[in-house]
Amino acid sequence: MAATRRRIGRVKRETRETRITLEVHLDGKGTSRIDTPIPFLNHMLELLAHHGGLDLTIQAAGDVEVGFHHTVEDIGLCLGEGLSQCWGDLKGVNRYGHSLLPMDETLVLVALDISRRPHLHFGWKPRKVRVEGFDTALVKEFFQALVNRSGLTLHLQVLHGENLHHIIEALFKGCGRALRQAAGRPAGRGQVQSTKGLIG
Ligand SMILES: [Mn+2]
Repeated sequence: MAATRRRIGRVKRETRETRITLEVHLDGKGTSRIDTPIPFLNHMLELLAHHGGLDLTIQAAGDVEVGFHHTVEDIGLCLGEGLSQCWGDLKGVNRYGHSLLPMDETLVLVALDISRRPHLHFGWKPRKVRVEGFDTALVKEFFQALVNRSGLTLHLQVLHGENLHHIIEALFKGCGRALRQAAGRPAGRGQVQSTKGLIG
């Protein structure tokens, strides 16, 4: 039997707005080295990596003097591209994953399909513009970029919650948990998880 392929993604992206290098190991231990100019995003990406069982290294610089938008979006794109490289032809990938993730008063539902049919349902309307120096509208921008480049079908629904930090944290943790399940290898099933024999 052929050795199991190491599932690694490596991405380098340089534009006039951002410079990003990213490496992701899908079958990792959840260890991360995240270095971006946005501390709150670093915290969220560390949580995603930890709960996703991803080894994730990100080095990012960006034009944050004009706002965090470019950097957040481009990191989402790079992570999406890296994950897509890891999944490859989707053979032996579980495909579906979900998480119902509580954090204190907050409860978040995440469901996803590694589908090659990018779609984001974003079920949250932040009631404040900023939290911890971070523009709450960028949470959706991050996940939209991730979805666009990874080909995920991703449903995020905040069922209830008050504290914005908790809500955003639950979204990132839940996404990690669901990804871990979806990207796992079903025992003894090395084929594409579709009766069509093809995903996409
Ligand atoms: Mn926190």
